[in-house]
Amino acid sequence: MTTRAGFIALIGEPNAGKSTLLNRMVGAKVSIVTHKVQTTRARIRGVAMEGDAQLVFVDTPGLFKPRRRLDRAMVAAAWGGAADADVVVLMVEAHRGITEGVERILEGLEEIGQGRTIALAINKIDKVPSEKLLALTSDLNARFPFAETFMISAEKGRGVDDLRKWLASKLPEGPWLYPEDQIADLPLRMIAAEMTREKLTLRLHQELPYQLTVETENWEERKDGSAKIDQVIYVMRDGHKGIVLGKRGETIKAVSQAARAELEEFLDRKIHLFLQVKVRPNWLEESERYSEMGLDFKDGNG
Ligand SMILES: Nc1nc2c(ncn2[C@@H]2O[C@H](COP(=O)(O)OP(=O)(O)OP(=O)(O)O)[C@@H](O)[C@H]2O)c(=O)[nH]1
Ligand SMILES: [Mg+2]
Repeated sequence: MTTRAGFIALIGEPNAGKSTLLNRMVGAKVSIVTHKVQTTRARIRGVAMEGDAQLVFVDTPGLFKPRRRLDRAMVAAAWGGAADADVVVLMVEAHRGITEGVERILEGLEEIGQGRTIALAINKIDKVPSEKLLALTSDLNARFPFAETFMISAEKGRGVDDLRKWLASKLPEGPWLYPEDQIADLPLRMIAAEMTREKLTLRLHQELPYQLTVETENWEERKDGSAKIDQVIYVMRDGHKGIVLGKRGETIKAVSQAARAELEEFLDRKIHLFLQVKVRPNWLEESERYSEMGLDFKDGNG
């Protein structure tokens, strides 16, 4: 049997649906998803099989104009993911079309495109009438020589099987990179921290989700088969701590319950989750925070 295996980077503007597509390809929620931009902060690998091919999808942070050190490290991680991949899939939102952000990404693709297969996936086709899709497809293909164009709905699953089959055929021949039953390549402690950050992002408003980070500090296996997980939420100001806790601790309690429920489902075991909020005004400038997130601190140098 000839096997194939390789890396497929999903890139695009924030909110394009990269993490949604990764999860659908893998068949499990490996990468967190919210309706807000800049949800994913680091590269997240998920593994899918298609016939004799093993597809290692690399979800990346959205590409945008970075302002802070964290933003720069995220954008560098995204381009790094694209540069290391066998195939790159650019995801563009059907209803937004060619934005300034998409134009900038196309320029970036010219630089890394040499000798690499780059496909276009127009996502969220459930949001627009099909006539519009043809115009967008030809506009985008006039601007960049995509190897193929797919029209998909990552959320509804439309067009995803065709995309996976095509991607499998583009991967180099070679042995599989992961055991057949592995779906993610991300430490469990990081997946657990991400789940909590997702619940925080969904509940907190304005800039607050962008000014906090979550780390798993301790993971204790218990004899009864359950696990006790301690996490720290780093925020930048006292006022933020109050908001994260909420009135009589209601917000943090709701976050903790939601994160625990999801973790229990993911791990299929009982979890005891303990969250603590710490004020750390300078966490955005601390290299340890970046390594915990899976980012390179130096990438953030201005
Ligand atoms: N209607 C519709 N919504 C979608 C589709 N795919 C994703 N979404 C929604 O778009 C939003 C963003 O999805 P994500 O998967 O988090 O997007 P992302 O590209 O990973 O975003 P960042 O991590 O911020 O870069 C979520 O609310 C998704 O539910 C789709 O095919 N149709
Ligand atoms: Mg994402």
